[in-house]
Amino acid sequence: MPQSEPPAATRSAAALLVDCLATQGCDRIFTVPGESFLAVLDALPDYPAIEVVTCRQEGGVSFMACADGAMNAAGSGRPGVAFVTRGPGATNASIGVHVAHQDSQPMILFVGDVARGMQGREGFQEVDFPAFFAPICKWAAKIDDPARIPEYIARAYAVAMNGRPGPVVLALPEDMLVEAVPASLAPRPFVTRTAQAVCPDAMAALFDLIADAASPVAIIGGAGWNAKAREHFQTFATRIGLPVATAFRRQDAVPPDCPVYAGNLGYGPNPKLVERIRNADLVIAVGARLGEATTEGYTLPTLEHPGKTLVHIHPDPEELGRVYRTDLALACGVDEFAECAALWEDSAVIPFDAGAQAHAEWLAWSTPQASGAALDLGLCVAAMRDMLPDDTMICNGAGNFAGWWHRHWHYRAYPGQLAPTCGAMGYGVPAAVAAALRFPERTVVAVAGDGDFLMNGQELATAAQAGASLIVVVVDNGAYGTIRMHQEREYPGRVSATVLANPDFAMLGAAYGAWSARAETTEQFIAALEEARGRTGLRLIHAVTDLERIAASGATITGLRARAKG
Ligand SMILES: Cc1ncc(C[n+]2csc(CCOP(=O)(O)OP(=O)(O)O)c2C)c(N)n1
Ligand SMILES: [Mg+2]
Repeated sequence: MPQSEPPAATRSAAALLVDCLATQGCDRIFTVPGESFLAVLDALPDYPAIEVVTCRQEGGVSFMACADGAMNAAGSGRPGVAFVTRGPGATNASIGVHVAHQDSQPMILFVGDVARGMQGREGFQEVDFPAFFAPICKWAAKIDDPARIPEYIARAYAVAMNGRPGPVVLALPEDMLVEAVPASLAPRPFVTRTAQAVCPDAMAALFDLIADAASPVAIIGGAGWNAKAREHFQTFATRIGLPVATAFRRQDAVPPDCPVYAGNLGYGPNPKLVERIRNADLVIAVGARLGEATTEGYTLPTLEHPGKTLVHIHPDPEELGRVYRTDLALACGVDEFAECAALWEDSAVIPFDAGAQAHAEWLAWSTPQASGAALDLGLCVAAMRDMLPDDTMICNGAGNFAGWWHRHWHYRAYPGQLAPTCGAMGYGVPAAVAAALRFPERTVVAVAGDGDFLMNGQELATAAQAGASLIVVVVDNGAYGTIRMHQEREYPGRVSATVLANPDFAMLGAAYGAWSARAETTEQFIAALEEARGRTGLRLIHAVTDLERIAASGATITGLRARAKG
């Protein structure tokens, strides 16, 4: 009798996929499970190096993955990873993909998809995911052939991390995941960021421009910014006295005590900084896209910027010369650029006084003055500065409440600011959960408006389940205050759809197991913070504020109405 061949060893496609993720260094995934990817859930326990964070809504899942990618971007550059189910899960998760895209953060979203045999009939929860996600991510695809999983995962990492980092979406047909693949089919090796060196001729041209400039300014932060870029850019800018502004919500790109730090751009910047950029004859943008929020609607600088020279340094050549007329464009890693600039021999450059002046202006502007409010948010942020450790991370979503932190908090930690440059509400709490898991030894604070908090406050349950330690400050002005501000400016006195009747946030926090307190005055806030910082686990401070004081700029509703009518 001929000897029969032993059966070839196999494993599921899902097991191969998880193996590929482990090979790429993935150590945490965020998910709401779905029946579409049971085979992945089945494979995950065999990879204990990958922690599974079970969340409560896919908006929270994708925000956590985006924030995880944002934190990794500061060091390893690895993407945040999320798994969600077909139509309902993926559409919920789309907000985080949009944020990762606009924020240039590395992220991979896996979507459990309908079986291949069901496709094209509008099967149960079927969506054409590559088409749905294409406009809001770097690359969206479907893996139909399990033999190509190693190729797709390696490409997903490369795309998410390289050039301008961003999100990748991969759809995984349910029946593909359960197919058997040969056990010999191995993951591709660890993907590293591509080397993107700086062109020496371009550097020489840049230093010539600096030597000729009378009033230069830098705008930094964004794609590919990391600890190396932060350190070297600080050295370079300090040496030549170059004023350094950070792009919108990139305030941790340089330490606040850097002697040439000039403050942040974005909504409500220091008018003196705005003036400085208006009067600059040389603008050096590094990593920043020069987006609408950073540039006050493409006016700072203007697209053609007559009288100014614009140097733009960005890892993606497609960003260069795309929106702005650009005089000198460098496509390179911003960290490579910063290191090269720090080491460059520049004897022709006479250091500028402007950096120190700009820093003094920022220090004055960021120091809060008492507003007279019962709970004075500026003074509360100042108290936080005094009372919380230097490594504190501040996480927020969107709303005017964030303006007090952007203006008065000093973002010392790196990474130290998790905030969506695309202005998505509901980001702060999930980001804080991701931060508390990534940096358990640090103090993590989510600041949220009353509107903002209820967009993803349910993720406090995820935090409690995962044993995360974080503080939430809910700034409750009983309104979608930002929109009310715009309403009062455009349609004074006509209040529509912006009033909020709120739950008792302190009780809500307590229901999630948080220690919580209500504060109606600055003193009560400071006392609550004192108690909160002495504890671990979930802590929530419900800070009740006066809607009249509508923005960190000092604007009031009465003043806006008067100005609009006058
Ligand atoms: C997901 C999402 N929905 C809607 C908006 C539009 N929006 C921007 S700020 C804002 C109000 C925020 O209210 P709240 O969190 O209470 O903060 P406040 O402005 O009152 O300080 C709204 C509705 C948005 N940016 N994101
Ligand atoms: Mg509000």
